[in-house]
Amino acid sequence: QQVTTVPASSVSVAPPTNVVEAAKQLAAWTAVDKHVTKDCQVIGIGSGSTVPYVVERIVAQGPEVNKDRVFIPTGFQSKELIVDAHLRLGDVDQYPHIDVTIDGADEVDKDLNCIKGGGACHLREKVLAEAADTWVIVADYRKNSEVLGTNWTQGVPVEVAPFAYAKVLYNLRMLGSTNPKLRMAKMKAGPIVSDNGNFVIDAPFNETEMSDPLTLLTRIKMLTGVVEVGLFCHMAKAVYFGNQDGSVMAK
Ligand code: ABF
Repeated sequence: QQVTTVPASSVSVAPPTNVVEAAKQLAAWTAVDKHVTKDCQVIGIGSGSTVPYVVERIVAQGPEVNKDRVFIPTGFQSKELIVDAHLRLGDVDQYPHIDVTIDGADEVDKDLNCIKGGGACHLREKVLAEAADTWVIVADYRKNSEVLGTNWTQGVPVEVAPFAYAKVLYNLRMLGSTNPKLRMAKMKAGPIVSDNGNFVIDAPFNETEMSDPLTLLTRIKMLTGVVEVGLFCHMAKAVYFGNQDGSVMAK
């Protein structure tokens, strides 16, 4: 379904510098215009490079609309975004019921299942997705696939308790993952550590397994030591992809 181009806003904190950035902004603005209505009071803010455009468009709704709202972040980056935009910061402890959460994704399939966790925030992202009445994804055209794993080839992100990582790596191999790897920090300084103090494994699976993400998610989640899996199945109410030609596709 093609959606018309969003009109330019007078508020733009960081104008997009290339086609991909422009596509992210279009997707984000369209999602905000459609789903962040005046009656939304508790709003979840996701992670990644598309989400700043979500915050930008929410800020453009004006201080009158935003003054009574509270914004719940999915991690350190989105917390900074909320604070920098002078929006009111809240926590899911205080607000376990969210009106709408908008987040990015690494890949989205034809049934709106997603791979998330490229930024190692997928535990909090899934909590805020589940807590929300409406969970919406914004992405550029590169994230749109028929089957997960087509464009995002580094594998399914799996957050694990640090002491169990070697056992989970072994379990993932037994489940059929081809060469699962502990995600390392830049310069291989050590494993990356999530906002929750855990490690992340990237576990690639073949096309047959990726074409039934709910079964794969269930199998991985059953492994003791796994905290959360970056497969989000049947959760998205809508997905908006910004296209290269300045249009937005809604899935
Ligand atoms: C988060 O940010 C993640 O779950 C996903 O890994 C990533 C998407 O980022 P971007 O918008 O930069 O592609 O939403």
